[in-house]
Amino acid sequence: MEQYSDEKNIKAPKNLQELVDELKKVFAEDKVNIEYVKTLMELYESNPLDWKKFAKFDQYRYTRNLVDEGNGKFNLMILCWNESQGSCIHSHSDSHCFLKVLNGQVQEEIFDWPDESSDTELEMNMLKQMVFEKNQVTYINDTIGLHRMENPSHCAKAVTLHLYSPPFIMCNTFDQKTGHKTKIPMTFWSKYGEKLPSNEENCSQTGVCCIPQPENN
Ligand code: CSS
Ligand code: FE2
Repeated sequence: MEQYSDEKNIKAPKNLQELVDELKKVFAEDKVNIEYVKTLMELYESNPLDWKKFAKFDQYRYTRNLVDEGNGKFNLMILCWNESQGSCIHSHSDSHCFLKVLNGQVQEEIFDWPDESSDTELEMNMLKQMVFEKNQVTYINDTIGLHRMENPSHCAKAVTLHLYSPPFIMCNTFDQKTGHKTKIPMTFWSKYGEKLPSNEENCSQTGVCCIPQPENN
């Protein structure tokens, strides 16, 4: 109980497997300390030898690659972002979302929830924009807001490690211009380093990438 509450007293995981093993212990408890998990993930120093087998890129969209199912308590996955690839604005289905940069940089834009009681279509309100570098960790949940992630670089790839607890398979995406929401399924590009068969050429089957809106004319 008390043993996973003091983030000033954490031993740095030596590799990704040690990080996974520690995360399993932390999430086995009833209550999870967000600062503890953040610090634990920060203390792991990214080593490509640990994660390269999960790092699979796609030409058209970012990929989601399952690393571990966390004894049913969390999903740990590696997301691969080619140059300029990004997500659209999305929610996290009442789960915790921890994100650590393993390589490159990512930009996060946080938005307010749109006013669902309003009939008017309003541009969504951006609260802040931040860039995270290798080994940094950021955290979000639905009470903090919505976000969009992207690789801001036009010439370098990015790789990120995500922990979602509890695991989820659906989320909402939001249109920045109108605040309209769409529920979409999320799947994996690979699991445990093995590519899954792809079904159709549909962005929403993989992650929350931007689907161009049809023109109204
Ligand atoms: N939530 C997005 C990535 S940005 S945190 C996803 O899981 O695809
Ligand atoms: Fe997200």
